[in-house]
Amino acid sequence: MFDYKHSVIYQIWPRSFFDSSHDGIGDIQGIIRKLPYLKKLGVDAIWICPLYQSPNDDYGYDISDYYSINPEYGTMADLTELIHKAKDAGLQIIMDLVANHTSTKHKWFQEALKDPSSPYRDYYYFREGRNGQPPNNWLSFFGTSAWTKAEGNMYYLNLYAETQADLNWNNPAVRIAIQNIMNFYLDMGVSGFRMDTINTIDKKEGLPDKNPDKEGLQFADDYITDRENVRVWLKEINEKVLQPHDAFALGEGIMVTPEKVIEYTKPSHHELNMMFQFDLITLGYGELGKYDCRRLYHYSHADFKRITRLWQTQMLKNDGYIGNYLSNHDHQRSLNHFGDVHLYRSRSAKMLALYNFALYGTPFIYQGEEIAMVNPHLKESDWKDYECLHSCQAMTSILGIPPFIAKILSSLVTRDNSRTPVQWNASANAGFTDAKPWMMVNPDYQKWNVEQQMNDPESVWNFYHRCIEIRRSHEALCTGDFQEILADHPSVLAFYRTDEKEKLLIIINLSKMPASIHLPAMQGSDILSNCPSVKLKEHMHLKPYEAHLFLIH
Ligand code: TEU
Repeated sequence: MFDYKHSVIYQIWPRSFFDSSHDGIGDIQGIIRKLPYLKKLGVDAIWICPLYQSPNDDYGYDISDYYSINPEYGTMADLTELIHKAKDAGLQIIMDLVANHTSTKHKWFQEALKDPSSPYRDYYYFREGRNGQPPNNWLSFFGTSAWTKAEGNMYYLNLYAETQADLNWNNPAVRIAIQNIMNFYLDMGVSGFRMDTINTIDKKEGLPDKNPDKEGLQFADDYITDRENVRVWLKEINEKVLQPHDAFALGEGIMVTPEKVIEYTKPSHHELNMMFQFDLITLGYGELGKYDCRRLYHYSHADFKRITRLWQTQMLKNDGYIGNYLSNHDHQRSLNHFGDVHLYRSRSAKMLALYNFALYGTPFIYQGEEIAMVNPHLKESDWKDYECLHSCQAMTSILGIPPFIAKILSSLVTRDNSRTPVQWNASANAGFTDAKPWMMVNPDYQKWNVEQQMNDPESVWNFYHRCIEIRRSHEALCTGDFQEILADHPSVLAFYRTDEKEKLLIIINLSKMPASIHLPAMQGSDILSNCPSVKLKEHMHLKPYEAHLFLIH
């Protein structure tokens, strides 16, 4: 297995990465063309979001054939070439495995639909409705009923979109089918998988109503997440598929707690190697998720610090392991969420990079983050994302938000924000394509693009490059202990990362306001900073978003 604890992983959302085939859509050959770029940046592995055949209702997360590649992205031969060329360049490929559900266009589902006595019927959750209503009151993650009518009074379960039917993992044939798919790609040479929504594969037996006393649809949280068979089935995959290939598994789990992540990732449990946590990226959301705007997306720096502290200390103390990230394809750009896109775009982008690279856990970079890409100003006519289109309605029907306000709020948090094409240079369409791009390019590309930033020694790109080098040359950042200081400071996060060889001090002003701090007396040299030429002192005045990594002598 590759050394994931000493690696940096770059996430590619292929549709918007780089178009080589002149159709306005990113593709596999486009990724191949950019391997030297990724190598130059210094990353070790690439996680590629789904490339498989898909009707694209959820842009690849609705798979209609696991054994073929979406022709918009290329062919199986292209994928083989990518795997080999990446290997030659020393880059690992991590595929996305979406196995909680398939597209309703998948032949398993089509067979199940055609013929109730087909063996494929039991690949899914088909249930009779109750008095003209769905079989239970569960709410999908996209804000509508988790059941869709198949025919007559028969419904199927879909925790996500109605075209993403949940697979019934209780059926051993389903588990074997998934294991076969994994074997197929591992045999082709991929290093492992990011396993989509993996903690929802087991549902509460009998699929009972959630909160039957409350009216309306209910979010079925503990009925659908982290049920006991998840671990049983992961152990099965680990033993039968992952171990024989010495392969890597990263789990995406919805609403996971540190306790759960520890269970899934503790090496002695033989389940997953790493998980993502959502606490940080969902800061400011209400309890029903991203489209629950009742907190107006407000969060405090104290919350940011509390979450960092909790996950760092719990993972280190209990042998759990996480990947750290601040953006992905499901959320708005990290700079809009946690930084400042106007006055301090570069400085706050560097602050976030320093934060992400200073933590225990493998750092992830989401495409474009290394050049400080920000949310575009999307008009409703620019929206592409299913989640946005549907959750907007849910905001109105469940939360009672007037439609025009729901639309404004949706624009702030829609996944479309992070799905605009990567800005490669200042030429037309940001050099992403020479055709009409499938999605709008952020008009700020003239100033903010890869080419310009690679040539500027003070750029965000060069700061990321440096972060990767620093992480590589300071073992304490990868495996050292985490000890927080200034825990009560309202906006400054400060902590040591220590191992037997060295002690590093990280100081980060999370705020757009200046801040003052008092530190214990010590000597140190600044090895990474977004405000250089600052000395470590007992009394320090930090500028907005100022961040340092000091090596303590
Ligand atoms: O996402 C799972 C998911 O629901 C996340 O969107 C998470 O709950 C959310 O970010 C918290 O606000 C995965 C994929 O990443 C996503 O693109 C798919 O739409 C989804 O699964 C269904 O496959």
